[in-house]
Amino acid sequence: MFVLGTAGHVEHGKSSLVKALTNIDPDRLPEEKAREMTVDLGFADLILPSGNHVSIVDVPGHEKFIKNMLSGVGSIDLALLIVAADESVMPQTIEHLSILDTLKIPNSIVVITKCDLVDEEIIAVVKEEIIETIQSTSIKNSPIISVSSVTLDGLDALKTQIDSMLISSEPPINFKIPRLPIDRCFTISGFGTVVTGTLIDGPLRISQEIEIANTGVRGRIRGLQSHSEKVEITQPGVRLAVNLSGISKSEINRGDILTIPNTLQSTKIVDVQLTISKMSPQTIKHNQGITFHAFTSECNARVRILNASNLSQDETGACQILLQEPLTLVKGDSYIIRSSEYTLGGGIILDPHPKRRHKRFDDSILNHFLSLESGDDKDVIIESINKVGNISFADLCKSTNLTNQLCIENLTSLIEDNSVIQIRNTIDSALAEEEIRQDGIFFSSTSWNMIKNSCYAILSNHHELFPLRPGMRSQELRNRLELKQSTFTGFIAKLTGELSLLEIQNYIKLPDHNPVLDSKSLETAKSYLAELTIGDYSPSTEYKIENEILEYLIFARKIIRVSESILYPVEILDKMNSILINYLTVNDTITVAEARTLFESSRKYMLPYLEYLDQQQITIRTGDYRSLRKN
Ligand SMILES: Nc1nc2c(ncn2[C@@H]2O[C@H](COP(=O)(O)OP(=O)(O)OP(=O)(O)O)[C@@H](O)[C@H]2O)c(=O)[nH]1
Ligand SMILES: [Mg+2]
Repeated sequence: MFVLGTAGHVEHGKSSLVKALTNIDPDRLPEEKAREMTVDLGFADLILPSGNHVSIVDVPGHEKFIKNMLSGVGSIDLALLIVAADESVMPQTIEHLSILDTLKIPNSIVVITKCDLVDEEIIAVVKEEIIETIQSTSIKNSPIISVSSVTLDGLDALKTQIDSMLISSEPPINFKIPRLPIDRCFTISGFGTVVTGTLIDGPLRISQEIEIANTGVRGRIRGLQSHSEKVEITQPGVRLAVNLSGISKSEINRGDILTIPNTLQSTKIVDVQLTISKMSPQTIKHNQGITFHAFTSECNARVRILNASNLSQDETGACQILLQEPLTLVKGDSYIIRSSEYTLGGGIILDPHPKRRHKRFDDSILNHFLSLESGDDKDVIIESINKVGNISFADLCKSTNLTNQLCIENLTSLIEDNSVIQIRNTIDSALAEEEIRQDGIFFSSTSWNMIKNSCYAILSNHHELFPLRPGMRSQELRNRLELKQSTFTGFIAKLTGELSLLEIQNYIKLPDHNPVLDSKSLETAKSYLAELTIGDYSPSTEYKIENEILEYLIFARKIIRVSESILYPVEILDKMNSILINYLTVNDTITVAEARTLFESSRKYMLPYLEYLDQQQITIRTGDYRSLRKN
């Protein structure tokens, strides 16, 4: 699943192109329709020739709405930089290009629109200008495609190009903490609060508890929709509408991040690598005030340059950014900085939680920045785990390219500070520490929390749906969590070991789940038991009760299921067993006909009863005769 974003100068035909491609008008606000100009983000869905879906985010071109533009391009996979054939490259083309360049958007296509208005010669000139403009940027190798949204010329070629670029793109990693930078929040009557955004990093699922980072407000996911379809779980990289319970619209703003509780911390100071754009009209000075933009959020901030007194165009520096408001950021996030008029540059977050304000021009600090940029062995281990969620020791050595010894040393220290969680592949306790590591399956703290939270959400949903069941069958839980058997066994062993989960007879449950019959169900259960008891050795098979109550009684061993339709109260079955054992001690064998006489019952009951005894290993069958099993 990928997201495509438009970019380009005002009125160059971005929204018209989206409409021509998808039949959806992304300009949804009355103000936009009246002014024929995009003011805020617009959204549409496109089905490509391959059948793949992409979501489209359409941004405004007018410089007045640049903040809205910035909140739309933060998490796109492919940019369409739009240039109108009758105007060619204009100031907002340059500014948007500078933003795409700084954010290092992985794929882009330059689209020349309005080709119906000019002749071939002009298109060739516009193409030349575009090539010259993009040549020093990260999108210099982008294909350039000419189209008209009026005659529809070139649209098929554009779709094919989008398709081929996205098919060869890497799907996003999905074992980090899910983050949904919110770009819209509204209420739908009958449903309540809905937020939309592009999901990054990890999956979200229905009934999961969520938190709005920064404010700590919590709620639960009631529904998820992607491409106008309901889904139970979504992978990252998709446009998503999330229906929330327990949170009102007034508690959420654009720029907030929806995530899972107790995972992300907000920050007001970040260590960054900052590059001033080649297209920036200004250099920046130490301590300069700027606005800081990351995903859908923005705030005023100040830049401390640690290795220089100022940074000019195309220069990169080690900086600290002091944010005026707390934002939730993660290592590796991209950001943009702007003056009140221009985009100045941006870069990558190296450390979202530095301990303090750093001294300037200090060699040890600058070396620390260099190691943050390149990443040490521990970072490499965490990255490798996060790519797959959990990993065996052998696979970890392979994917990190580290020796066994280095892997063991780093893992031991990562486990000590809870950055890595190990579960055991086997339950052999007589191992040395080194052997224990080699026997391990490793999670990062984030992938561990993810899977643990998914497990809790699945169970709590199951308990809510089936309050009388003892829990979820362990194999069903394993399938839902999509874990290998050995990983699942270790995972459950660890959680049951710390009493976060309980396992009873192949059922897994949360510790506070205790099935009890309410007074009405209790009445039903009592009359049912009474009815079965009246039948003595031939209990009624006609009298039926709700399956959930029946299963509850069976699990509670009030009733024993002898076959699909024959059920005995436990006291009666115990009595029958002792009569039968006595009989067999005296007579050695019994047939179905003899059992019929013994219990004054019919074949309908006695055949399943004797089969049940074989199955319970009380009797053994030889032809028509059954005898007691030895021992
Ligand atoms: N002839 C012709 N006109 C076009 C074409 N594409 C767009 N237009 C016209 O150009 C004008 C601007 O188009 P929009 O699609 O609103 O441009 P935009 O880039 O979305 O504008 P903003 O969102 O405000 O930046 C409208 O009047 C469109 O009808 C085209 O391919 N050919
Ligand atoms: Mg528009």
